[in-house]
Amino acid sequence: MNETIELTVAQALVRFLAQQYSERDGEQQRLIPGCFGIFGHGNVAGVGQALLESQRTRPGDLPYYLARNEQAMVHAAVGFARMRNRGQAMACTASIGPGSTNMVTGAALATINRIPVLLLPSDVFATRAASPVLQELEDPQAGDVSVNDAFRPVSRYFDRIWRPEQLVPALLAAMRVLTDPADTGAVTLALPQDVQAQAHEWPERFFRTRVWPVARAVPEPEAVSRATEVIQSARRPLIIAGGGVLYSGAQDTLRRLAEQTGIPVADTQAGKGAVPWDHPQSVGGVGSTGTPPANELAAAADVVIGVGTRYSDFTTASRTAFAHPDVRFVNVNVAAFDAAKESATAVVADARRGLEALAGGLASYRVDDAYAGHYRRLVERWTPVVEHAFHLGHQPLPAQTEVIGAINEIIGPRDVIVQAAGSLPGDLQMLWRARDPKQYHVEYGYSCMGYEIAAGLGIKMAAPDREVVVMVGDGSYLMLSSEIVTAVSEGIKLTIVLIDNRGFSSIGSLSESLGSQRFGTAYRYRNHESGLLDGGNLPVDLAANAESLGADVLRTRTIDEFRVALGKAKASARTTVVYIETDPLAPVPDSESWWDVPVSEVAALPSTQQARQEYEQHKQSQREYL
Ligand SMILES: Cc1ncc(C[n+]2csc(CCOP(=O)(O)OP(=O)(O)O)c2C)c(N)n1
Ligand SMILES: [Mg+2]
Repeated sequence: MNETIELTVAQALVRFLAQQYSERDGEQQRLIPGCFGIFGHGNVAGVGQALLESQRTRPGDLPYYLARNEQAMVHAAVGFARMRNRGQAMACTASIGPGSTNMVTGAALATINRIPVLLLPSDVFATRAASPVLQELEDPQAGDVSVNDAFRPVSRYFDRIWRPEQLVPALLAAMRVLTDPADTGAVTLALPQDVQAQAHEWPERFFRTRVWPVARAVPEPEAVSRATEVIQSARRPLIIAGGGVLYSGAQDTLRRLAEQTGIPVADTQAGKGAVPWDHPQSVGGVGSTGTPPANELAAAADVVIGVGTRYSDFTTASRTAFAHPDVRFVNVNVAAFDAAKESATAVVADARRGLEALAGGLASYRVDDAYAGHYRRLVERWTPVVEHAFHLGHQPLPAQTEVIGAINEIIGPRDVIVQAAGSLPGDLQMLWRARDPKQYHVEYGYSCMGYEIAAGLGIKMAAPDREVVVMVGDGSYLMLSSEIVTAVSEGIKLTIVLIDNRGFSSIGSLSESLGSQRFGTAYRYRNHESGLLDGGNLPVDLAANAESLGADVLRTRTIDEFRVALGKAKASARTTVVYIETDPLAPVPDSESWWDVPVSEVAALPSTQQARQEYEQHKQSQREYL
């Protein structure tokens, strides 16, 4: 009973992680099935030694994947956990200093998207025996501060293991947060370099197998009554499906509720695919980059039912989307924080449990036929607009919407597309026709350039039976394409569609619309006459770059060539980059919506003055939901 075992802190960490399981709906799986990492002096002899020892003696304990960039490995871990609906999380070990702070961006992304990842940054000597150690930032006023304190505001749980004994409560708390559906995100355990290697007598029971149930919180009956009462009074209700629907696996429950009541369903970036695009109640993306049908319905809705959404400004069109003077909100959310947003009648519950309860209370409720006919007609008018955008025949360079259309038409229903930043998320939210709940993987909580390829790696590891098609802009590619090398080395097959429009098409058009004339958004030579970056094209060859990293590369110039190449990439067993150049100025359908980006109140430039006038007009339709 009171047996102990002598191990280092790092060895104990690895042994403990190998014994943790999560369980939901009767399904048990390893909670931490592997570890990404990059070694340096901060972790090579501590965590690195422990990983090696486990690899040699118990190889299944914590498989190790060598990443090429620490930020990227956190993105990969996020992609992995999101694909597994948060039932599993990867660990990430990094060296002290820059290796660790490189993970801060990934941590913020994980926490914003509520995706569990276990981060193990290395830290300064607990004993301070040789301070300052290489890469230590010293604070003259505080001996216990290190760069890892930067993780605190972007983590859901943070601890620093100054003494071996602290590992026990810290790991137990870490597992609790990783499996908490309402309050998960980055969990950071900073590991001082000397403590990692320190031996300690651990109770054997610390390493027993533990199963962490992932709760499905049931709603309070009173909350359900209040919510159904509001919905029953609705004449023009609209459901907004957020990521919480998918993490909960509530898509079938949602679909049945929509069918039973006739309430149309719009989706957010994280929720797309909750209801298939061609379902009779599906009206497409809502908000700043949504579809005109969804936005017209949002504008007229008297009751908005938000399920598993955090109501980002893109979803609410910066609080202009819901324009009915007496609009009320009913929110089903596992997090009380989100359930309460927009002064909603809150149902704090797991999405599936919450929707089941609402369906019970709404047995006799149905929208009238006029409303059902109205939203169907809106969608029918929109369908040909999408078809047109998919087959624009834009010359001489194709439009990005045609690339999206080709991918949408060629890939299989279970294949996954991955995106995060640039003009693609907006175009995709508006145009993509999702056929499977896990097909549409767009990270738009942090919209982090560089997520795409790295996350694709993690997604493919989580779902080896699916094709993973990463769509990446030239800007994002230049920022973080290192994990192509990891994919090649691990034999993890990705298809990467590299869309080169020579700069920031997204921020370029945003800049133009705000009167800032696309300043600083094109990748061009500096023009020494104008002083601006509006010279000739650069001799940059991103396809050659991808080739140099070990990927197969297919260069295409037309959409027809692109279609053929995509088919080849799909059939190949090797990571393949399909390269295409597109016209950044090609037309995109209008979402008939707005996004609040403040324009200078005073300006010498007429373009800015004009944009400010338009800004002030839009600003008048912004509301508080009180
Ligand atoms: C890490 C990071 N830095 C800056 C931004 C701001 N930003 C959003 S989109 C974008 C340009 C993306 O360029 P590209 O990947 O080529 O896509 P495009 O806009 O051309 O579609 C920038 C700089 C961001 N989202 N993430
Ligand atoms: Mg670009």
